Amino acid sequence: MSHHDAARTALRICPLCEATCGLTLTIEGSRVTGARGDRDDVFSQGFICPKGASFGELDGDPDRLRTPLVRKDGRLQEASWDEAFDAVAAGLRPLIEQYGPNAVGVVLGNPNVHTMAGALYPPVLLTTLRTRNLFTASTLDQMPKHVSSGLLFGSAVAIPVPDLDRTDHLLLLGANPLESNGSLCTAADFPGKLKALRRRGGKLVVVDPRRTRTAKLADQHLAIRPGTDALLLAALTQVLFEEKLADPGRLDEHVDGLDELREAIRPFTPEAVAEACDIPADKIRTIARELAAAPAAAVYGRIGSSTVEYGTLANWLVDVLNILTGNLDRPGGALFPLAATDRAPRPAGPGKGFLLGRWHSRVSAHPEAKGELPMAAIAEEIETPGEGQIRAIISLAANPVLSAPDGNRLDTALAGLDFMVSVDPYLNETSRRAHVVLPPPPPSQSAHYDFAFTAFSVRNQVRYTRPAVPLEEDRLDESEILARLVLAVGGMHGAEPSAVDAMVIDSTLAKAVADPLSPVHGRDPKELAAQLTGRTGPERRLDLMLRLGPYGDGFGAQGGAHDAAREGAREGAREGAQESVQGSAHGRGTDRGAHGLSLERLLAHPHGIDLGPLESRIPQVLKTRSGRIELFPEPIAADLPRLRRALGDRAAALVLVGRRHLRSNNSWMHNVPTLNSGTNRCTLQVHPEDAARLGLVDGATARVTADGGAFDVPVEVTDTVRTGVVSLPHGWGHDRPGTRMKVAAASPGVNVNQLLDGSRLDPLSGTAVLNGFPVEVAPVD
Ligand SMILES: Nc1nc2c(c(=O)[nH]1)N[C@H]1C(S)=C(S)[C@@H](COP(=O)(O)OP(=O)(O)OC[C@H]3O[C@@H](n4cnc5c(=O)[nH]c(N)nc54)[C@H](O)[C@@H]3O)O[C@H]1N2
Ligand SMILES: Nc1nc2c(c(=O)[nH]1)N[C@H]1C(S)=C(S)[C@@H](COP(=O)(O)OP(=O)(O)OC[C@H]3O[C@@H](n4cnc5c(=O)[nH]c(N)nc54)[C@H](O)[C@@H]3O)O[C@H]1N2
Ligand code: SF4
Ligand SMILES: [Mo]
Repeated sequence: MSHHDAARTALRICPLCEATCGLTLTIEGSRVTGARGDRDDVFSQGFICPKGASFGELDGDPDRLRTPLVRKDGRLQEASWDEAFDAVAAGLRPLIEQYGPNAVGVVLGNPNVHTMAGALYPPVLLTTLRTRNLFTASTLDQMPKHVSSGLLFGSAVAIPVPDLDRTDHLLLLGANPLESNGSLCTAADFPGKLKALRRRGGKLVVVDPRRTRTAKLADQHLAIRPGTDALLLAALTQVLFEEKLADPGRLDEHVDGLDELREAIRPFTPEAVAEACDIPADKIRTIARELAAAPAAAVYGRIGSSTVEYGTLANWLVDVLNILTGNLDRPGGALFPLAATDRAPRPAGPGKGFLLGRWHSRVSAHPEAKGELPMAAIAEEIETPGEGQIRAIISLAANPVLSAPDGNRLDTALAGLDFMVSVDPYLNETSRRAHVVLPPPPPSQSAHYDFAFTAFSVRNQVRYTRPAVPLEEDRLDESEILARLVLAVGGMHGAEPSAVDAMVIDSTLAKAVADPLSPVHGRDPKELAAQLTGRTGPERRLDLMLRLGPYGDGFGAQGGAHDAAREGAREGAREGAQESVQGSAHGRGTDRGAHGLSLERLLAHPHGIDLGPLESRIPQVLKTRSGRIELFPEPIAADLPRLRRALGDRAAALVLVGRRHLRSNNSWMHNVPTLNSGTNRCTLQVHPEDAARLGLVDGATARVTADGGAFDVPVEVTDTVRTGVVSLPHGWGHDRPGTRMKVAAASPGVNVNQLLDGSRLDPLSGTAVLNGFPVEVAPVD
């Protein structure tokens, strides 16, 4: 550092996991030299983890790309932004014109849910392009939850979250929040909340084939056989019916299909599933009884119950149990958050419902789910000639060569594309195949708003941080990068990127003023657009969403249709906000101003605004065609016989499960020395009994073989994995040539997903089976 700039601080919401902690960054010049938890943050109240503490190193990683790269003479070379977008337009437009939009595949990775740009522009890109070849990290993750919510509640994004602060009993399956900090349950200091639950006399039951740090914290740990959660959950459901403990309570009048479910679930007795799950029948009965007896309880499942053979069934049963125990939609149970940028609630009534399989993938005829095709099927869609073949890929914040099954095959397929563009800060295993790489600035130079995670948050809250460091001169904000990409795809290359935001604002306002239930019904859209504040297009769009949203100022609307529409939907929002002022020492940002939200108002509360605890939203949240909860929907009924057949399956001798480490995040944080060290290692964990049986010793090398391939990896003998199970983390395998991640390449690890050939999927959701697949392990000498 050459300057003698005085250090200053700035607030920045952490984008590195779903906990969304508020950070206070120390900044010297344009460099972030420190990060600590913001004690005044209304949501995280000072919590921070080692990843957040490394914000500065991650932000300032010298391997981050500074300028666009364009492939010339076969080599990626530095280029200007104009050259790069010329190359994008020249690469994509002719393909779209000649072969149609399906010739372009869009791949969206996980960090899109952690950036403003990733929330605001991919939807516009997809409407502009209209390709059916959309692949996202959801089919390596939570698509089973979307499908089950779609079928049960009529909306794929209506996802109940456990009410961590108020529950008396948490049954947690296949999640390890002490390492992951939580997922589809946004809660800063998840570990602290679990401890608080136990301190107030509540009970925590953890179901995981590994004795994780979360399991160690629990009252009870069940080391289930991987892949069998759906059987366990079915048996718990069966016990509730058999022992007449099933009682939806207040929800009774909103539930359809109870009798059909009772009939269908009959064969799944605890005795019938005990052997497959490796959990004694009497234990299963006790768990069901305790769940039913708790004053308030929540069942919550994540990755280990999602990326498995019966993922959708397991995710459906999680909410079936919440419903049957009367815990769905009540305090202390599992509730639907109401985010500030959600659409303002409408009166209850029938909706459009949720359909699966409206189209199918070309090669393997996989049904679409939520408009997406399985990530595991990209390679075959690129390789297989014929009409609809993918000839170009737009990859936004995605690294499927490591995160999806059979990266070697995908890697080769990508190399054969006519054109590929990656928006990514790194030249890594996937972006190295691109013809153009467009690097976003580091997070310190980006504004932040959590569009996704405010909708999965254990408290309703809203926070926004502007860039902590001014955008460097040779950089483009990621919003501008994506807006220019939209223009290039839409044949408007060269137009002003702000045109994209203006277009979205105009069409949103046009719809709003025509909508009798909108607070701005009948008003002049131009006058409203002129009222929007914000320095940038994304800020103006955020302002628009906040003002039209459930807590918004409605552009000054007084009473009228807007208030009528939210009546009944959120009785008590005011009380909620008030209660949080009284009930919390950290209610600083809170006032009754839950109403009247706008960007301006949010900016006046730099540590955020608490909008109160979660509240009941049924029936208003239901969007099924019946307007009711469809407890036993047809696609689920059709998949249940598959689960029934599993009762007779003989368990594989050895199956593999994943794991996460606190100082890691999927595939892209291995390039920071302090994060890629110590216990964060890519080892094969093996139980001592299995090690002895297989002839493996700690520190030696084992060969792992499965459907998709084989590799050698160091062995770690530990009794934290159960017998019959080995564990490897994902996101490793940084040993391909042509990447630019020096630290990661120096300790590359192996790519666990190379063990998969992409054929194992949860059929309803198209989600890859990444946990609980059979492997063979042998010593290497
Ligand atoms: N075996 C196994 N495989 C798994 C999983 C597992 O548990 N086991 N987990 C799955 C899950 S849950 C997920 S979500 C997927 C994730 O899969 P992906 O989304 O494909 O992978 P990530 O490693 O999260 O990161 C994707 C890319 O985003 C880039 N990136 C980081 N920050 C930004 C940014 O601000 N802007 C842009 N444009 N790019 C950025 C990174 O450099 C990286 O190249 O992996 C899945 N794969
Ligand atoms: N530190 C860190 N934090 C992260 C990430 C990261 O990579 N590192 N990734 C982020 C992302 S993208 C996501 S989606 C979330 C995921 O958040 P979590 O779901 O909490 O993530 P995991 O730690 O993978 O926990 C899954 C657990 O399921 C267990 N498991 C495996 N198979 C089965 C099974 O068949 N049944 C049961 N009951 N359990 C099983 C595994 O042993 C593991 O402990 O984490 C996010 N946060
Ligand atoms: S828990 Fe997640 S959001 Fe909080 S500091 Fe750590 S990485 Fe950031
Ligand atoms: Mo994920």
